[in-house]
Amino acid sequence: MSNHVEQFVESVRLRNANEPEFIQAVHEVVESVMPVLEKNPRLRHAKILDRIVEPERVIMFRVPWMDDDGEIHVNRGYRVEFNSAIGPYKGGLRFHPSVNLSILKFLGFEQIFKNALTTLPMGGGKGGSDFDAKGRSDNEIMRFCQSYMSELFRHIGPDTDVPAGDIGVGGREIGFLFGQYKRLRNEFTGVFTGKGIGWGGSLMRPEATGFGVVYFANEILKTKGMSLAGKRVSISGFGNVAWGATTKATELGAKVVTLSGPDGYIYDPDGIRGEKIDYMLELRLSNQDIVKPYADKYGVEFFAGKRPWEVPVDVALPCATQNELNGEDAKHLVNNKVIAVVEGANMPSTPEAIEHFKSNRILFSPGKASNAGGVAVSGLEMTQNSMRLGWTAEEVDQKLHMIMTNIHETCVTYGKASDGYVDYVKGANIGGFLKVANAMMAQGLV
Ligand code: NDP
Ligand code: 2IT
Repeated sequence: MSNHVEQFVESVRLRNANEPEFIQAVHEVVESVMPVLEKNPRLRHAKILDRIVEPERVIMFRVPWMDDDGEIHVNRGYRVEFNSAIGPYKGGLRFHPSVNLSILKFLGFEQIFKNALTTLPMGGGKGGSDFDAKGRSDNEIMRFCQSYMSELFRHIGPDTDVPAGDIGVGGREIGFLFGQYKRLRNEFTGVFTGKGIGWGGSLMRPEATGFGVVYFANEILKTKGMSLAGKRVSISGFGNVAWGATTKATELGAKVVTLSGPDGYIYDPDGIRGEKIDYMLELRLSNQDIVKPYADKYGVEFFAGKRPWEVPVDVALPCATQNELNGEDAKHLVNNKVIAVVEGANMPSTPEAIEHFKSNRILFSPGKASNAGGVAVSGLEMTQNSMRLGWTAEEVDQKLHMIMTNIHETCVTYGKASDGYVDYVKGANIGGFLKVANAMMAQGLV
């Protein structure tokens, strides 16, 4: 690591104490873009890097709500409006007990570059709450969403900040949030993406992230003259992204053999297909936070407290959460001859894992490139809302496919090494950074 990288990251660490996930995300980007800055005095003098690591605005608020027994709870709500150089702030909301400022800043920071890579006009943001939906009734979830929106509504808008889903926020929660926004503003606008199909949503948004991950994985494999057909695939998580990835990978002839939850992982050697994929949706809506019922229902093995990376596969798609694949896990995958690791979640691989993949010349794609399909279709939902017209599923899917192929090309353009190996981390970081940095340069010191 160059001295400049070290010094810069240290200065960010000092200003942002106790924010390890944010520092991890900053470190990765700074390592990729420092050589670009070293060759570009204009960007350096404009202090683009210092400005880009500082959110434009952070909103933090109290979210009081009452449970079904009349007991009062207080959660913390956030929205990090990170960067609006290329469009309105755009990014999901995460409801999970682990949520804190560090996690939302890392997610908002990643979102800036991811959104730039999609080529659509979207800035970067992220929000959420430490709300725990586990065991909660739908009414409790609704009351929480209404309370959260009773503060957030004054900070967002279709041309200002457009939230969407993330962990713990799916179609149900977006419905409750959107309903409360509409009630408070007396406006029906495209302020949210991931809306229901009958009320302004885009076809294919639920599938988009997972489908995009699989399209990207196929592009990566294509560089080696391969495809997903006939490949064994391990997937972690069992939520929205894992579901979309399992659906599309299976459709393309791959065999998905694992899913995981915070309780452990299931191994299904016959492949997760047909009604088993539909069952994933039931699991996600049960508010129980466990994947074990899959093993009980389909009579397959369940490995309590373990992660799926010990299973020999050709392609691994981590689709659960940050730092869920560490250096040891990476060694298992490499020893078992994995060909490609394509991130569906945001920052699921630790820096040690990424280093191990890269030094073994494993094809590795960071989430900000390979999971950008979700926010890309969110951008397409915004376009449809502005036009007050809807596209067919085929039209959206075709655009999604094209966007993922473009992102792959951008990564190759900026990430190809002299030996032909593509460093997708470097390619994605430089490609995304340059677009945002150029816009910031054009807009003066704001
Ligand atoms: P969901 O809430 O639908 O699912 C998240 C999944 O991860 C659930 O199965 C969840 O279980 C599981 N999970 C949570 N913590 C752990 C853990 N410690 N170990 C194993 N599994 C865990 O969220 P999404 O599918 O939407 O999000 C998954 C990832 O993809 C996140 O990193 C998110 O930021 C990212 N992402 C999402 C996009 C989207 O459009 N939704 C777009 C791009 C990225 P449980 O809910 O029971 O805790
Ligand atoms: O991490 C992500 O890109 C998302 N959760 C989707 C964001 C969005 O605005 O669709």
